[in-house]
Amino acid sequence: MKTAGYGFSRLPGILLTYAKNILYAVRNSLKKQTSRENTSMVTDAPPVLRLKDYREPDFTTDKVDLNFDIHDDHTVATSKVKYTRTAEGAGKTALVLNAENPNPHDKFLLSVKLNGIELAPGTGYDYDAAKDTLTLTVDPGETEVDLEVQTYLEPQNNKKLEGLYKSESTIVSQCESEGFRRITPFLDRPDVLATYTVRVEADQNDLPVLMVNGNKIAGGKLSNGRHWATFQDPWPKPCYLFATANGDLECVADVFTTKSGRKVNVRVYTEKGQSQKGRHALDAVKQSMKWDEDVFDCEYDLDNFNVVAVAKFNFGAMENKGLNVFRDSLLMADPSIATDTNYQRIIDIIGHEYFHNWSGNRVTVKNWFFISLKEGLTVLREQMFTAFTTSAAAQRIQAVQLLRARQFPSDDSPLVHPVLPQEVQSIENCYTTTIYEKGAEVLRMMGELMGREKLIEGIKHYFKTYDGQAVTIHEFAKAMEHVSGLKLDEPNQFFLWYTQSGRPRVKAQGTYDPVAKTYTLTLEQKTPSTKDQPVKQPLYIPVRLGLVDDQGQDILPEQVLHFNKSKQTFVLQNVGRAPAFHSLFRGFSAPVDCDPGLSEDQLYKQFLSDPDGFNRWDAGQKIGLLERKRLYDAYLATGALPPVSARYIDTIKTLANDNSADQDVLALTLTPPSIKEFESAVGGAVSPSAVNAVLKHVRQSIARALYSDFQRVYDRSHDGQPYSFDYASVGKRHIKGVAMGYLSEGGASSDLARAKDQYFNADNMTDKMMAMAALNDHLTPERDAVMDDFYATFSKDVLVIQKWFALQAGCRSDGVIASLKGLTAQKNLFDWSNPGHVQSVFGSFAGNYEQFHRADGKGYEFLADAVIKMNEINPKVSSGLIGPLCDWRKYTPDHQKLMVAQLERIAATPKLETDVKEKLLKSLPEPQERKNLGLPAPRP
Ligand code: HT7
Ligand code: ZN
Repeated sequence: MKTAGYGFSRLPGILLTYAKNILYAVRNSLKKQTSRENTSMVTDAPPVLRLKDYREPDFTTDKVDLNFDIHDDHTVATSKVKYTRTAEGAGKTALVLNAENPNPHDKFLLSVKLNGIELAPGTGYDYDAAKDTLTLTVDPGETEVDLEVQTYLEPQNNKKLEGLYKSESTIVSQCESEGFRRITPFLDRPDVLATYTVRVEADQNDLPVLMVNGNKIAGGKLSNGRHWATFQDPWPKPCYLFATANGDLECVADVFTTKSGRKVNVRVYTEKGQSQKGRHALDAVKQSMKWDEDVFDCEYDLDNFNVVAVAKFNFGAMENKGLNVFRDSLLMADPSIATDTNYQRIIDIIGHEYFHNWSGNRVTVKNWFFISLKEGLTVLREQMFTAFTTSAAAQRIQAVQLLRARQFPSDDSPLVHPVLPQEVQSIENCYTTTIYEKGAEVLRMMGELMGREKLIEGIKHYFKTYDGQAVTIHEFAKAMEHVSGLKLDEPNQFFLWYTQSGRPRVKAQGTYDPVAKTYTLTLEQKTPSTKDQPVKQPLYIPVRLGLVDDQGQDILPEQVLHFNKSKQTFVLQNVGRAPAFHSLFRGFSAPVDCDPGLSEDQLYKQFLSDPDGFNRWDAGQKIGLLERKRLYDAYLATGALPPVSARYIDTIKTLANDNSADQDVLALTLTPPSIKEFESAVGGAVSPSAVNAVLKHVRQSIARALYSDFQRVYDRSHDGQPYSFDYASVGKRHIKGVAMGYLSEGGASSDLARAKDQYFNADNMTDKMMAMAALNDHLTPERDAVMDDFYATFSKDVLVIQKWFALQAGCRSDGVIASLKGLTAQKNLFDWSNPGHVQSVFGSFAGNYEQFHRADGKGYEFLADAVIKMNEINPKVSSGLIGPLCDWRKYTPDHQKLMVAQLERIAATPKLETDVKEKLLKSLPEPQERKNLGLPAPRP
């Protein structure tokens, strides 16, 4: 199962002109506020940055010169930049640069030289540490100024992991979105594009490998044991794509010849002694390079393509030009440490970051409001690549699972926002599933309307037209209009997909007229109002449609309806026979919730016979939700759980025994909808204890009724073949995992022994993790044996032990919070400064429905403790953890009160960072809600 790592914005006060700067003002005001001891954040809202306030910069540059002098305990960075006045800057007397001190003390700016003259603070330059700005006084008549700045950096003390920081042996940078200003003062905004020449110098023993974006143009050794290298990147780029990585690294390497004959050195770097774990990623890079040439004509454009794994990384990976940086868990693999899911995820993310070379790097974004321009497009390209490396059906199902489990719930939360946000408080909170996954769905819909060939032609046209520029989603929409003749850009209705938040609920109703041989389909759409936008308009929705007969045959050729009114009737002609059911939104042609208006009988027929594989799966999901909802309603009404319907169980039985089906898709078909989907199907105030009771009841009923069927599935897929990562073998292990889960459900000793045996005899991590997951909720000697063995094998491996953390945090039994408190207190085991460690414990814990939603509120308190602790260490990680608490409105009042109490505890924390603050401000109860919950009125 894929996970999306996302979470993002910022403006200045000094120039109330451009949006970015407004973001800085937010920051500044925060810094001031937070210095007031014990001030509750809820009273101080960070300023809002608005897209409409965007202005071109007053100054720009097209050439940057950097030097990094790296030492054991500090680095001196020197930047030399010629700034040129723009039309926007006419008559201005200040050159304002972004500059943020990354150190835990005041030492940051070592020297500032303007036009060759060294300036003293206060005379010629003003550094405002609260505003994160360096302001230089310039003569309004000057069109150009030369600036040289030296900064003092302590990478080892940079815990935010933004700017230049240290991870194990490696001194590495992370600049998206606003990290470059933590290295040197600059116009840290994506619409300032420059070529970079960068020299790095360091001790040769400590840091034998020196890397920067671009081609190496010189290098050498110095007499004092130090060495240096200079790199030039000929492609103009915004500073967020700058990168350097220097460490005691080792690589695996290959050469890729591009279609025009350029020989590219492809290298994957890891910490010393680990390089073989980079082989899989290396293969994936070459595969991505070839695929992007074949499908999009996108050729690589430098002599080197380097990829580096680091243990400490805020996100999944980063697309820096020619020097991608990855979190180790998303790059390193061999069968003994990585599961099938890890293997596939590495291919996907390697592809994603590589594809950014065109969608994001060669053509970049004008400002951060348009982040989906690069991320939505790159997710779409990644999805096409994943379909190519796996199967179209499995890829699409998993993409929709992710959308429904993560993006749809965020539409229904206080954090809801459109794909093109109009205002933000923190850019960092904008890396969301809405920007990424929904952004990709919008592009997919363009493809539904114009056809796949035109979609690809339009994207190629976009790359060609805007190469070397920083543009907006409007330029993209214009490129697509150019090839298709469709009306897509603002103010056309289709563009509402970018500006309107939330998602439509579609209702369908169909009638067949045997005399006229017509099928009349009436569709209605309504987008419920959301916290950010109460009023909604009808959207332009592509509905891919089939009419299916009793034999599972399409009666008419599939077609795409253009559904763009609140209510619309389509009359389909020449329908020769009565359809058994209509099949709507084939392949998930639009990101909507659809009530297809089919009877249960029709849904079962669709589940077994729709020619569209996606809709067969989707009918199964709808049936699964209906079944669980029926039980849930009965449970709330009577306190008892009726039996699971025989038809549901029989259908699962039929499917499970189909060994001729694609086993990967079959496993997905037998996987029930996520709890998030169930919660939204339940509607109203969700009772977590009722959800738990229903889900357990269904699991146990299926497990009991189909025990021998799952035994057969297990036997046919546990075939003793040595590990191989290929689609068919992955599918087999996937279905085996489903079977093992059901077989272990009852906790019979022979079943637990089967799981234990599988663990100890496995030649791969997938089989081991599958066995551990099956044993995880059974506190038995079998569980102890596998958990202890895993711990003994991997407790010193900072990467692999995260799997064990996640299992500990996912155990549904009481006592898990105490055990996690113990685990996270062990300094030699758990590292609070490693985002992977924190997310594997607390992210998994928040997904542990039983323990997170404990009736005594201890689960909420445990997560809130982590949010508060991480606010001080790494606010981005802290902000990523708070989401589940922000969803308090979904639950029954007893849970609401407990969750709000924790949000308020977080809100009362001194020195709360913007990222966390923005989410809190959007989520805390309104005065009337407080009243309803019986809470005291907020403090003035
Ligand atoms: N463009 C990148 C997103 C990103 C990021 C990565 C690492 C650390 C901090 C970051 N902030 C934003 C990753 C991507 O989407 O490809
Ligand atoms: Zn991306």
